[in-house]
Amino acid sequence: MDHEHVRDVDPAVADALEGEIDRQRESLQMIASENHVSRAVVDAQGSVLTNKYAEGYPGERYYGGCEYADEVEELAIDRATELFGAEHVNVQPHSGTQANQAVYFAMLEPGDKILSLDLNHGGHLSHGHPANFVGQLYDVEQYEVDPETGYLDYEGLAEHAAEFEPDVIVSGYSAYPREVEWERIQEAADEVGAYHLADIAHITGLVAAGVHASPVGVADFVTGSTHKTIRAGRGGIVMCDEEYADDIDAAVFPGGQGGPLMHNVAGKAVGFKEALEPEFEDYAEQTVANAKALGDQLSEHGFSLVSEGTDNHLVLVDLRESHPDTSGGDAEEALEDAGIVLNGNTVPGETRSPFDPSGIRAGTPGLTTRGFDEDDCRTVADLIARVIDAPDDEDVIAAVREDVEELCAENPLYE
Ligand code: DSN
Repeated sequence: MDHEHVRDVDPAVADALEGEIDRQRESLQMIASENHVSRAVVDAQGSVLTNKYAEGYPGERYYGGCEYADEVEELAIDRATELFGAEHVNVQPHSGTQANQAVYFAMLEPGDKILSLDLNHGGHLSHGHPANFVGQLYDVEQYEVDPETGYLDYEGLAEHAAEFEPDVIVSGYSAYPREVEWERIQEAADEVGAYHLADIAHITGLVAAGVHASPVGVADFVTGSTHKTIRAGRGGIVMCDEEYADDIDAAVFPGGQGGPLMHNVAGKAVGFKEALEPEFEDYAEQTVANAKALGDQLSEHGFSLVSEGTDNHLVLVDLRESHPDTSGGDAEEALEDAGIVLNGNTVPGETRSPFDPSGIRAGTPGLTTRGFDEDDCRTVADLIARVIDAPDDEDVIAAVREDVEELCAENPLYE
């Protein structure tokens, strides 16, 4: 992958782009929300569709010259419809957050009530955190996971909903390692006449492949991002029943966005086509098998996993018991020095802060894309343990870095 045209104009940016490719090739990308898209998706997202304004929807644009923009958007919609089985799909949101915003804008008035999972328990900023405009514009209360088990407390959620009477209940999470029982949340929403928004940003690919239960046809609205487990490049998506289609489309454009990023829509079309291939199901299954192997091996090393394991693509490690003097931030930094890139993460019952949390979150979507299997992931767990057991030992960090580079060489990326 070269950037000869960029280099001709701007060597500084070309250097940074090439540095980033090397960084991705030579270290392990384990941030659970990241992945490595195909060269085809890179090409589509780096295409001249970046030049095109296409406000509106296929066949109903506010600008001329939208013939190919229409073609690409229709392909993305058709493929998403086939993948998820939704009645209506909007592929224009610039991100998962903007997909969520579209649902709130379509269905709520300022001051209306949202019930969502606390950020420390695995929720997301756009679900109503006070630092996000959603938390400021709407009346938000939050539910939590069971402190003993780390699993969602569905009964507590239903009781909370009965008391609070929200207008919308948000499910779907950023740091929750277990399968979500969408129907139970739908029942709680039905009891109080609330809408149900299921944000599958992290697990979009697992749902598309049938490896995680789908909320499509259960929840009123399903949002997602397209660059995580589904590998379709940066962007977001909203799905809903036909009865909400016009409201959602109007909330995306002109409600919340102007011109769609048509180059990103092209990336979505290509990535969705790839996800319709039978190999994608193998990829999704392997991603989950790898996360389980990673989690089991970390447990063998004495780490405490929130909910004691995983059903999806990520594990959440609470360091407080096994490594009380090492914060998630300390672990993140030492691991990055060793070539293992993940993030410090808050955990249920957090006693530190989001800037220096008590846990780490590790995902397998990127490793699986580059060909890692369960044995490789157990080896990665061994390496993580070596570093976190001795985060200040430069010899250990250097030795682990060598092992990481060997693993990367065995599983090359963007050759
Ligand atoms: N920042 C993403 C994550 O890491 O989960 C979600 O938007």
